[in-house]
Amino acid sequence: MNIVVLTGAGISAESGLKTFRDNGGLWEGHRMEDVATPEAFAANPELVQNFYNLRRQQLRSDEVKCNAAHIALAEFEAQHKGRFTLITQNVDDLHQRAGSNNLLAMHGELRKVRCLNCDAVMPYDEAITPQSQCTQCLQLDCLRPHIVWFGEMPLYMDVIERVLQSCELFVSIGTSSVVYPAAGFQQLAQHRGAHTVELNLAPSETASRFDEAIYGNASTLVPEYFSGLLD
Ligand code: BV8
Repeated sequence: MNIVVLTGAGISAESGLKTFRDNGGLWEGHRMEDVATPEAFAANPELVQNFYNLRRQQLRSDEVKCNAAHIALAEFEAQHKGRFTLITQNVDDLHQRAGSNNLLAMHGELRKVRCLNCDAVMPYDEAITPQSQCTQCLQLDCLRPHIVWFGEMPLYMDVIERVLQSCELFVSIGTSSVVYPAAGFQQLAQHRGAHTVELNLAPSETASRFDEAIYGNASTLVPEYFSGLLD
């Protein structure tokens, strides 16, 4: 069976990473439009760089580890005989650390940067400062977070549209289903005949569209749900 899974910030909540909308809409004390748009970056590059430097540093602290939900998805992928695609809206690297392989990080990755001069994308774990240098073109002060901001095109959209055409089971985990195009993937899959399931702490914005829904903590729901699916 061809399975597509979409995850959001809720799958990393029990790993100690803040979600976006559970803190009264503020994100580390910022409004999203002040730190996650190209306009914000152009207007106040230092504020935006520091916002991502803080989150990149937080990701490297010992307290932040993948949880049972990330691990259950990686283990299921390794044992599943059909096709398995994991699409994540998250920019943390917890799915990667858990061992997920066929992973599409559609909103970018905190531990990578992009060069504004030569477009290279490279792993990067430090703080971006005006002294930071691109390792490809050696230019200084030309790096931005490899993050898809609001108003920018998400990554891997061609691959995502293709796998949604032929998916038979679509499982949405830990997302409020507010941000598009990700929030529209369930409908694309459903129109092609997929059975669609929402695993979340609370009903999402598009909960009524799903064929099935189970509510609770991802670290409990995900291992239970996927162990019941094993071929
Ligand atoms: C684009 C990177 C077009 C930043 C992010 C009006 C209507 C419709 C759409 C739009 C509109 N106006 C503008 C748009 C488009 C816009 C959009 O959707 N805006 C929304 C706010 C209305 N979308 C875009 O701009 C996208 N691009 O459309 O481009 C285009 C076309 C042509 C050419 C160029 C461009 C780009 C969107 C990407 C933005 N970047 N992230 C960063 O991370 O720093 S989005 C950001 O929100 C994160 O990636 C996050 O993942 C994502 C979604 O949030 P969630 O993951 O769902 O997190 P949230 O806190 O909301 O919810 C957590 C859920 O978990 C909750 O439901 C909670 O109950 C649950 N939960 C909590 N704890 C647990 C749990 N579940 C289980 N267990 C738990 N323990």
